[in-house]
Amino acid sequence: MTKSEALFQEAVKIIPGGVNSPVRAFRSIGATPKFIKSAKGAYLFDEDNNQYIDYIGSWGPMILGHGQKEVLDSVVDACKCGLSFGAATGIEVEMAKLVCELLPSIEMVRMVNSGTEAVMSAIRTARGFTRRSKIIKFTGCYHGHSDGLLVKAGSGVMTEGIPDSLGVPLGCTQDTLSANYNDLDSVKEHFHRCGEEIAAVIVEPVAANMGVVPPLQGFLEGLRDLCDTYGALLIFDEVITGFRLGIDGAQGYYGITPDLTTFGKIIGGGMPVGAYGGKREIMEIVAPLGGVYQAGTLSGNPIAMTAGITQLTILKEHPEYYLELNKKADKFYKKIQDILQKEGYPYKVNHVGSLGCLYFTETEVIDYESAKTSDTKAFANYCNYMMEQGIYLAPSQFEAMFLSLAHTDEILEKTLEMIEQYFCRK
Ligand code: KE4
Repeated sequence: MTKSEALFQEAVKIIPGGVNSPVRAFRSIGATPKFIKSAKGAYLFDEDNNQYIDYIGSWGPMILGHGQKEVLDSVVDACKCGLSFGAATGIEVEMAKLVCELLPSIEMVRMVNSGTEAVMSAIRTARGFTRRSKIIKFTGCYHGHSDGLLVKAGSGVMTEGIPDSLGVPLGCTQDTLSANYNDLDSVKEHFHRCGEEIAAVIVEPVAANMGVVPPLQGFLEGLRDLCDTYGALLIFDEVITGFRLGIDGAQGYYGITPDLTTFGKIIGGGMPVGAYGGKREIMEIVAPLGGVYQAGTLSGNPIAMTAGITQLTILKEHPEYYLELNKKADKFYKKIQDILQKEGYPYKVNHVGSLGCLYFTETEVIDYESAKTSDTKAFANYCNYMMEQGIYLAPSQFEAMFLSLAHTDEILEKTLEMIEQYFCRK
């Protein structure tokens, strides 16, 4: 028995599913999860000292690679001053200034501890500011696990949100309307029917929780126009895309200005950080200034702020890093598509910048329905094979691959060799 298997056997007895977040359980690929002991650069090392090229990067935060020296050193130094004070600190002001400087749409920002908390708070703020209750989300987009957003996928464009989790009362989701990603008509239907009740539209500007689905030309612009027409707020959930597609995220990449933006992952440099922010007139409704209550013991934690600020500062000071990352990612994902074509597989590769997904379907993937045509068993076989070859992919067809600056050409070449080896083995 491997150490990972032994640890998993223990873990399942005392942690639900043996993990602290469901996707880590490897259930959708029918495998035992690897228990990771350490990481460095583009590599993970599990408890059995197996080395893996990591394409998860902690689900996005590790854009500089694991154990980046300046980030680590800054955290170690910050720890010597104390871990948490529950009081205002200068470093929180520094983080807020940095976010406002990097994102023109953000005049005011509040730090929280996760993407879920950021989204939950942004939605409450939008509802408080507009005095409206309904929100529109898109089937296949994930915005964390707050009650109001756990809505049954595809629960019908015209029906009220149906809870997609036990423990979520209908009352929590009845104001959540589902629309189809990349389908403006499905959004217009809601606005035509109850536009004056809609507080906000929340969207992943690149949908990265049903694989990777880029916005079609005009989709984001159409959302912006509909929100302006009906007085609803446009919320960009940039927990994944924020500081990944570029220093100004998807809003910079696509040139669309949201009213509120949520962040997570990269903003924390690997530590638990989320944030939400936007126009001053909207954010001034947040307590203690306004009537929207939101709080957090560890919000703006000085160690987490240190890690986040160090990582963001490196990215801000090196715009060439994004050019380098996105250029090598474009090449990498195109080469995967070339391998599939050469070996006669009709599968699809979607990618935007360093985010990508290999879909085991011959259907162009533009939304949840088309994503779901993927052969998840075929994906599981591929994923398990790659794991055996030392390539650690997200253990689900409906997650993204995350490249980092630590993924050298040599590392990417090795990965492509393994992918080719998989698809040309008969
Ligand atoms: P967290 O609460 O997990 O920090 O963030 C929730 C969230 C919000 N918005 C978007 C667009 C997200 O992708 C996420 C979380 N992403 C998943 C990966 N698909 C986290 C992985 C996990 O749940 O373990």
